[in-house]
Amino acid sequence: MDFKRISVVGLGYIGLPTAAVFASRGIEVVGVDVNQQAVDTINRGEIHIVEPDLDIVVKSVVSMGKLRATTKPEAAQAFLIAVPTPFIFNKEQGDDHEPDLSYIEKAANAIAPVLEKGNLVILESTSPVGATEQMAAWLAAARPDLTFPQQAGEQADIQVAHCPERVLPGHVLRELVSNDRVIGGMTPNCSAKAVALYKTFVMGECVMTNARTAEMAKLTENSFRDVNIAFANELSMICDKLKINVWELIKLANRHPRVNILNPGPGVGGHCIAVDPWFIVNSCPNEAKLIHQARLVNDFKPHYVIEKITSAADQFKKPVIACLGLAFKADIDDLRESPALDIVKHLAEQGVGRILAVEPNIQQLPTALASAGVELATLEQALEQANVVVVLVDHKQFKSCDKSLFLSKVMIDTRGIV
Ligand code: SAJ
Repeated sequence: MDFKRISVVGLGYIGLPTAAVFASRGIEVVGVDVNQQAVDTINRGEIHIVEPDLDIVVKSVVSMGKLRATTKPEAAQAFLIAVPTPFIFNKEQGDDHEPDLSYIEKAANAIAPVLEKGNLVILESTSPVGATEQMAAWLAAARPDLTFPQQAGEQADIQVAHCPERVLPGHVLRELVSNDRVIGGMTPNCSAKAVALYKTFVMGECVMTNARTAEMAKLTENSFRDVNIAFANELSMICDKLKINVWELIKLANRHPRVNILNPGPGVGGHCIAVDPWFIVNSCPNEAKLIHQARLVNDFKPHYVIEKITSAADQFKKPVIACLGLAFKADIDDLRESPALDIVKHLAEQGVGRILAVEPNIQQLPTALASAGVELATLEQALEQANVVVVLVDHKQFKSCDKSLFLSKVMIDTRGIV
């Protein structure tokens, strides 16, 4: 199938790079987003998110007229939906986290009026099992004049598939092209059409399955990582108690040919790994015991770190705490869902001492930190003034600095760089 015009709905961290890469292959791409500011920024050839090299690609495809953004969906041969799928945390229901599919529902209702016979609709957002079928049901309810795979199987007017994104923030443009892609059609015909679409730029393999397995595959990948990080985080707390250097321990254990332990840290951040396992737990609470426990271990880790910092600060009359790193992981400027940020905010709000935050990837502190009294400092300024130094993110600037500068400090190194 020859795709001349496609539409990407949701121009965020996944949708915008995906739209740009399709456009760079000569396909006309209409990007749709509810955020007028984002739409205007993209139409100027600029970007509203941070991702290496994305600005260059967007500038080029917008100037060539291959990508344009709008708030109102238009007809296209294929629609890719890349909207957020957060969870609703209801404290009254214990620690249950219910997936919030309202953005998918809104996107489905927005594109439904412009759907035409022969169109392909792909859900890219990470979703709980069954979400693609639910999206198809919303589309069918809005367009009773068309047939969908759940009623008409291979004969349907509209093809529907789930093709989860699996790119690593910071490496999105490379991974979009090189990663293998899981293609989960509601029927084999839906899968085949979706493969034809992705093959316009994907160099990895496009592996076909059904929609439910594709949904679960994505959740499984991130849960696998979460469980493995939880193992490392749990080890770090055990080693702390047993007075063993966890970093040395992991290095030694990883010399075994079939052991590969990940790195402990101050907690798990980002918008994927700390979210997706909850979708499995929510759908199978009695079965997903290990996955659930891993979430609790990783969510507990920032509290453990806060406790360590507080008791270190207690040794000083006037504690000055240098917190190295605010981002959710190394060498990015993304502070969203960052355990480092939460820890710093909590320390400042509790009045544990003077807090100097060092984050080489930002120019300005987020308002929540600035108003809590946190000061943004350079590494040199912070090390000069602090008596307690906390490593929260393993940014390259911290890894490469002269470690003798830390010698006279009380150190809490959550990333093992020292
Ligand atoms: N982390 C550790 N220790 C480790 C590895 C990571 O504490 O050994 C922490 C990081 O510091 C960070 C969090 O985990 O706070 C998540 O970072 P990450 O690099 O593991 O993953 P993300 O969230 O940037 O991207 C993940 C990726 N999934 C997997 O590697 C299985 C990516 O491929 C997905 O596309 C992305 O989630 C997504 O969008 O779902």
